Amino acid sequence: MLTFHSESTKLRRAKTELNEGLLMTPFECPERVDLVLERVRASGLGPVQAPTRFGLDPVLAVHDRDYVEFLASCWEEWKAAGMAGEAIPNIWPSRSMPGVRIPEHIEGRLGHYAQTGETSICANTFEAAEVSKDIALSALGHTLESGEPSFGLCRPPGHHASSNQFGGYCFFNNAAIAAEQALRHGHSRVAVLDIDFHHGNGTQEIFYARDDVIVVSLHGDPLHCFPYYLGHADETGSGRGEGFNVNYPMPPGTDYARWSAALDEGLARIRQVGAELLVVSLGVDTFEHDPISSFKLRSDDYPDVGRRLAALGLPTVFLLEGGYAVEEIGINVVNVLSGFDAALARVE
Ligand code: FKS
Ligand code: ZN
Repeated sequence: MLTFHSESTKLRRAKTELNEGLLMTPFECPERVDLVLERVRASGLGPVQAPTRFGLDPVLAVHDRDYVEFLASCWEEWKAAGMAGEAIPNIWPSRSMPGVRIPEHIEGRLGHYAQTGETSICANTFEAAEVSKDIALSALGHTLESGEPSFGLCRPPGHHASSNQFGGYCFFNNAAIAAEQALRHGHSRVAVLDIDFHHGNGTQEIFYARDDVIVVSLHGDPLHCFPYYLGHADETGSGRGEGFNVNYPMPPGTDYARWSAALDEGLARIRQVGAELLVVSLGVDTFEHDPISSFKLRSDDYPDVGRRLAALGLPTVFLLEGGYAVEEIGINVVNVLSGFDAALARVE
């Protein structure tokens, strides 16, 4: 399998993440990329290739222009306003203020475009987000041309980013951008399967009213887990999108037996609706030792995840989302990918 990677994803090196009441060094750090890459190389998964540039048009196909413009200028504006640290949102319009205007001051605009408060914007955040979506689009391009699977070593991740808000370490929704691009290249139905521990609320929002992209997500129950407010089983899509959003919330402590049963149901639904291409939001924070999550998948379970995905028989693009238990992140990601490849090889 071909991997798409760029050193430029590491241009974003935020110093702060607000977690548990403390400003910590972010879990979503550039070293994650090195760990995955090392393992891709050591395992002989296949060649590693640089992404090509796609510009902002595919981004504007899923994100609002004013949101993209905000991301492009936020850090410069923040510095120009004389702020001492990174751009950390700390004020939002609340439910008691319906229909408010977007302020001009960067502090107010930052809150307007933020879902959450843990993720700071710092130097090169926009640049890294651009490279990340170029990696996703390059991986998609390769799969569209060749029918072969590909892996986009995306960073920052994307699945929490909605049409007009960042949060949960995400700025551009790489999976949504890739899915939309696949439709524009002639596919009539695409599936996004999100197996990150956290609910892909951004991807859900972007495609909620549509039936050309089915979004299936397995995740920690939002009653107990970030991002908390979306991801319930009764969120099934709206209008013509009814039935094309499928959530499998599962309790903290979920093990592979329960998780893989949900995966099989999700895959059956993807098969049933006749999706022509599969985009996998691949997070490995379902791992038993992940520092911020609470599922109990083991390193040995991940090859079987790959095998089950391969059984769908669809052209498949894997895009990295979360996964934080440093050493094992590379092992677990590559276990999924090589399990997928091994299953394909047996079919051929
Ligand atoms: C835990 C608080 C959770 C934020 C978690 C963000 C998760 C991000 C992710 C992504 F794939 F986007 F990177 N804090 N006490 O893993 O879903
Ligand atoms: Zn996650």
